[in-house]
Amino acid sequence: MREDVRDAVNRVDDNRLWRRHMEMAQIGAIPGNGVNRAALSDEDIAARKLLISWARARDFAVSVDGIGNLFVRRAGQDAAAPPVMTGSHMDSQPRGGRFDGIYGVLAGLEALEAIDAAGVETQRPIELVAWTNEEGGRFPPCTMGSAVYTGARKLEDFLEVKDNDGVVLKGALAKTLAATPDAGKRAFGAPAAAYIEAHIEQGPRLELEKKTIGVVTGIQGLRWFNIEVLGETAHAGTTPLNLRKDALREAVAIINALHELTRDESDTLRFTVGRMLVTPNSPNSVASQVLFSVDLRHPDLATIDRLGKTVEPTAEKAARHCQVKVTPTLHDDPCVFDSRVVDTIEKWTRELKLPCIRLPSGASHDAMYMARVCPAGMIFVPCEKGISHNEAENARPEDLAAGARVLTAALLDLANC
Ligand code: HGY
Ligand code: MN
Ligand code: MN
Repeated sequence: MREDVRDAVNRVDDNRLWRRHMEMAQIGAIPGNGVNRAALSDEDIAARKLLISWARARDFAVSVDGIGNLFVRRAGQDAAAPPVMTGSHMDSQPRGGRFDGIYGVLAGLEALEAIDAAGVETQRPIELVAWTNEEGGRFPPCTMGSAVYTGARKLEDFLEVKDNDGVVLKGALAKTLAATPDAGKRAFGAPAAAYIEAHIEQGPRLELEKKTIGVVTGIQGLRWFNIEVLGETAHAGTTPLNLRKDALREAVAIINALHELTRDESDTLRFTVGRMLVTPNSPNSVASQVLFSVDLRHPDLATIDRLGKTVEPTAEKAARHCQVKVTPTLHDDPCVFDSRVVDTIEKWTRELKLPCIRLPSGASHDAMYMARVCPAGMIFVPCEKGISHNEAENARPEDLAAGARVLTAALLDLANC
C-alpha cells in the first residue's frame, strides 16, 4: 500500500469517531437511544456549531452556502483545483437513529483529520459537506440542500414550504444561517472532482452476508407527491352520510386505490404514506381537508416513471364528492454511480482486506444529486438488523472505523489524480 495512504489510514481513530457519534447523539436525544434533530431546528444549529468547533480546532476552513450546506475544507497544493468532496447530513427523522447521515459527516471529518495528522499533502483540496435537510421529515422533500447546491432545484422552490406546525422554511433558514456568522460565504455549484458519501446501509444485507463494506452501485428512483383532498366540514351526528363531502373517507379511498395500483408480488416496489394532516381534526366534525404524502420508489426507470404518471388519475378517480389536488414534490430517476469511483472504493476495500459486496441503495442520499455533477460513489457499513428511521438503529464502532479507513484511502487516491 502507498506509504502516504497507509500512514493516513493508520491515523483513523476508532475511539474519537465513536466518541463524536455519542456526543452528537446527545443533541436532540430521545428515549430509546434515538435522536430527533429536525432540519433547521435549534438541534440542527447545535450540531452545526459542534462540527464547526471540531473543524476549527484543526484549522480547516469553514463556509456555508445560501441554503445552509456547511463546508469544511482542507487545503491542497492547487487551491484552484476542484476539490474531492465527501459528506452526508446531520438532520434526522423525528424518531431517528444515532448513525443515519451523521456517520457520513463524522467519517468525512475523521478522514480529513487522519490525512492532516499524517501530514499528507494532496494536489486537490478535500472538502467535507454537511447537507441541509437531507431527510425532508420536517420540510419536504428530502435531499433539499444538495438539490439546490447542484442546481437540480432552485432555492425559491422551497422558501415557502411549511412544517407541521406552520413554520415557514424561509424563517428557519434565516435563523440557522445567522447562528454561524463567522463561517465564510459559499456560492452554489462550485465544481467538484469527485464525491464519496459514507453511510450506514439501512438494510440487512451486509450484516446477513457478514460483509464489512458495501460498495454502492447506485440509488433507486423516487417520486414524491402531496395529495390534498378538499371536502366540507359538518356535524358528525346530524349530517347524513350521503350528503357528506368527507375528506378523510375519500383520502382513505385514494390510499387504498394506490395500494392496489402498486401491488408487487416481487416486493421490489416501495409505496409509503407516512404523513397525514387532517382539518379540523376533531372527533365529531367531518374532515374538510386532508393533506397526505406519497413516497414511491423503484430501481427500474420505466417502472417508476409509469407509476409516477398514474398517481394523479388514480387519486381523481377514487375521489367521489371531494376535490383532489396532486402536487409532485420530488422526481428523481434511478442513478448509477461512476465506475471509476466505485472501482476505487472497491480497490481500497480489498487493499485493507475488508470483506465487501457491491449493492444498490434502497434509501436515497445526497449522492443522488452529486452524481449528476461529478463522478460519485458511496461506501456502506452494516447497521444492526438493517433497522433505520427508528430509535433502535445501531452500528458497531469497528465497522464505522473500517468505513472511515476506506473513505480516507479513496479520498487520498482521488485527491492526487
Ligand atoms: O428517504 C430516504 O431514503 C433518506 O433516508 N432520506
Ligand atoms: Mn441518510
Ligand atoms: Mn434517513
